[in-house]
Amino acid sequence: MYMLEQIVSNFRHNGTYASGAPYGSGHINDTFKIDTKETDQYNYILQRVNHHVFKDVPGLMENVERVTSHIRKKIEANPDSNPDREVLTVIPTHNNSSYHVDSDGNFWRMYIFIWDNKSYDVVDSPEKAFEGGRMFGQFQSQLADLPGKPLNDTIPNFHNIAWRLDTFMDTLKRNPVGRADLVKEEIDFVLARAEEMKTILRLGEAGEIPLRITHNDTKFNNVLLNQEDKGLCVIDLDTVMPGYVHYDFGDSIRTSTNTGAEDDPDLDKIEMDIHLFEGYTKGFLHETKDTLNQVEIDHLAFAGKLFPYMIGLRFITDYVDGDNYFKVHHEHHNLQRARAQFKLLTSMERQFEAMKEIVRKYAGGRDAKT
Ligand code: ADP
Ligand code: GN1
Ligand code: MG
Repeated sequence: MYMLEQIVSNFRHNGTYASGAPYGSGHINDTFKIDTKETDQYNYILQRVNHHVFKDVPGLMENVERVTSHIRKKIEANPDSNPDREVLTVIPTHNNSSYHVDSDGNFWRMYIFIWDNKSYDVVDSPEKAFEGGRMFGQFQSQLADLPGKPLNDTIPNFHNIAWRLDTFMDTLKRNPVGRADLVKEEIDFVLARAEEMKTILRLGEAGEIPLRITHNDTKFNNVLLNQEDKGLCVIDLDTVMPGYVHYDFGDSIRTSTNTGAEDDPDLDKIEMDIHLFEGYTKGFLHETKDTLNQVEIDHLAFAGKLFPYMIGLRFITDYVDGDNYFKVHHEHHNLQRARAQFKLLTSMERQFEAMKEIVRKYAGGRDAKT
């Protein structure tokens, strides 16, 4: 439906366009893999950035350029590395811009396709979980000394749970497509935990945990692994902005430890696997434990619970709103997703003591109290 070859011709890439096809399983942007004819030239990822979700695409791309060039410099300092595979490479347009706007007002960008990668929606071993933790932990350390002004907020209030709760209540009141009656059980589930879930916000407001540069979309499939299942590259940088460490740890735990799919219709398949939790936590703390303060460490296990709650709440809000935000593949998809996330949360609630114990173990004897 898009004239891919024509769109690609606006970018200063190497090689000759051969074909383009939809790629990946993201919920927000439209992603295409572009193959070139020559075997010795790169292939590419072309993306239409969802400008209804990201209202300031130029600001977003400014972040992506700053973040990728900063990380690239660090990678280039290591002679054994391959920067074109270990960090996203933005391909500029002929006007030297990081994005192209088409005649319909769509925003397009292009990256080198990271070749020979493996990507997983569901994680099946503690070793893979460890690699995810190591990569997202490393990503946060690499950006700790990013010079210049703070990054742009690409989605205001993105992980502000109080704002998410208010939005849910407003959407229920508006009830635009008559679905509010279908989610009575979920409303009770959400309200019963609402105050507890504001913990991270309160700690931030009290100055007990610092704002850092966080990725904010640390789904496991946003880290690519190499053929040996070792961490290769962190991708999907649209939401990199100021945030709390808990946002990155929590969203990863949500996807790296779930024995079922994010939207599994069979709730019996969904549990938090404590061995996967251990693998991820070990990798993440290996990279970050020396920079995190005690309060941050103390609340990592809690962050694991926050994210199935947060994303479940966003799915159910979108369901009541009439499916305007996440791509859905069938009528009640967002409801199914929310139920799956809430099941995952109840599994974590049952295993919370064991989660805290593991954080304690890999934080080097520091105490996880909450
Ligand atoms: P979304 O925000 O929609 O999830 P992503 O940026 O994560 O978009 O891209 C969607 C998928 O495309 C990813 O899950 C990954 O499989 C693939 N992908 C994205 N960028 C690259 C890249 N530079 N090289 C290889 N694969 C990529
Ligand atoms: C979206 O773009 P993608 O599919 O990686 C969403 C995340 C959610 C996720 C749930 C910008 O991520 O916040 O956690 O779906 N991204 C945005 O799968 O809203
Ligand atoms: Mg993604």
